[in-house]
Amino acid sequence: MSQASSSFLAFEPAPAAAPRAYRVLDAASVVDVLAGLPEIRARLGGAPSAWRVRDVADGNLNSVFLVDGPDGGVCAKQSLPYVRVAKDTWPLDASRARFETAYSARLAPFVGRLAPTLFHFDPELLLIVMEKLEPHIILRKGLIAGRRYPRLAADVAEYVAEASVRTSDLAAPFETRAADIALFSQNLALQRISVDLIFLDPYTKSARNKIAPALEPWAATLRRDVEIKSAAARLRLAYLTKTQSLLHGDLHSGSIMVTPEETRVIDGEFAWVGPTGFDVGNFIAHLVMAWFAKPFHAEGGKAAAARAAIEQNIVAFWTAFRRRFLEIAAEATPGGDGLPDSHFGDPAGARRRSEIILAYLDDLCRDAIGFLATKVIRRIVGFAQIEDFLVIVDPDKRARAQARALSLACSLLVEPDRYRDIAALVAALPKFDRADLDPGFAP
Ligand code: SR1
Ligand code: MG
Repeated sequence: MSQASSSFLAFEPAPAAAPRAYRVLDAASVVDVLAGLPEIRARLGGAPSAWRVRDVADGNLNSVFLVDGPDGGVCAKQSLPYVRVAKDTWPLDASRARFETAYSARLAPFVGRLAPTLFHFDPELLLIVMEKLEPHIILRKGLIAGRRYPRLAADVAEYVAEASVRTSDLAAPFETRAADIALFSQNLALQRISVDLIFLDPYTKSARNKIAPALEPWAATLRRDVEIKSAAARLRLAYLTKTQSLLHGDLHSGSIMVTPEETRVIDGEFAWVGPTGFDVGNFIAHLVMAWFAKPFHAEGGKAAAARAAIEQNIVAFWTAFRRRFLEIAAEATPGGDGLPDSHFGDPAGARRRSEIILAYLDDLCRDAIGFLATKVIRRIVGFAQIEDFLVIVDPDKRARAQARALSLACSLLVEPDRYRDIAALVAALPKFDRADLDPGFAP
């Protein structure tokens, strides 16, 4: 089934709550549901009783099952009416699967095989059935293991550049942009999570924060320092008001599956029309955190080599993203309603159009540095922490790695002019390796 032909792709407003036929599925009931879908049944083959089901939920929010039959496999992902990792205390509107489905459909024509193919969406069960990615693994796990992914930087750059230009006023008519904004601005439950967990909790006393005792001085600094808090507030405002393009909204190393030859971006449930630099900064933030954690995962030459590979990925991603952004914007004819070709008919006009696009790109890259910083901070003192640091068993070593990353993040927030290009950011990383547990380190 081609994604474009299926009816589940219609951009319809989401109901405020899960429909009444909704029920939480388990390994047995997910098989019953899949058995009732002729296309999925044919894809898996054999009798449903012989299908193998594995519960592989790994993220914070959803159920995920891998189902294998004699002829093939699928991945079934269901939105739960609560936060999976805080089931008894954190109810959550389950309609996010609608937005993930719509996001995938919107980007499929542009990103192709850089995302999994969706086979089916059940709007009542809020169940997405999609391509099972194998032998792909979650990028975060590969980075922790020190594996190399030669395609990663170029593939993620291609994905983000395509999404960033094609859904922006540089390429899309304003009617399409208005439809995107109308649809994805309803993704409210997950935006409440992003707005609070990324931009607010780390700078306040929140019961959701998880602060290691050794990092209490850092948490106090984040709550007190007016420059840091102002920078975070400006970024929060940009997130809420700068409707540049359709964002993935959660583009961290747990939302990317890889082999050395292939890259797939998954999990677009946080989709939102917002500042383009948000996804760019998020991806780099997770590479930066992997860099700071690395000496505590591997030793000596292995850590140094893995760090060098991460640095190369950061530079290659940034460079390829900028290049592809400009190429796609130049290719996008007749252009969106922001900078239509017709407005720039002669050669001088075409040059001026390129200059305006370059300025737009520079602005989004500045935003990306700020969002990068907020992403690092929220993963260290906030609710949703990351395995890169959590696998460091010794709490003192873990806190040291985290404090170094926090030192860089705060410098990015309050001294952004020191990081005008990616070379400056990468050159700064080793300087922050000298940071101590206490805030106040000046490289
Ligand atoms: C309630 S935990 C929410 C976090 O998990 C997701 O992966 C997102 O990163 C989100 O911020
Ligand atoms: Mg996710």
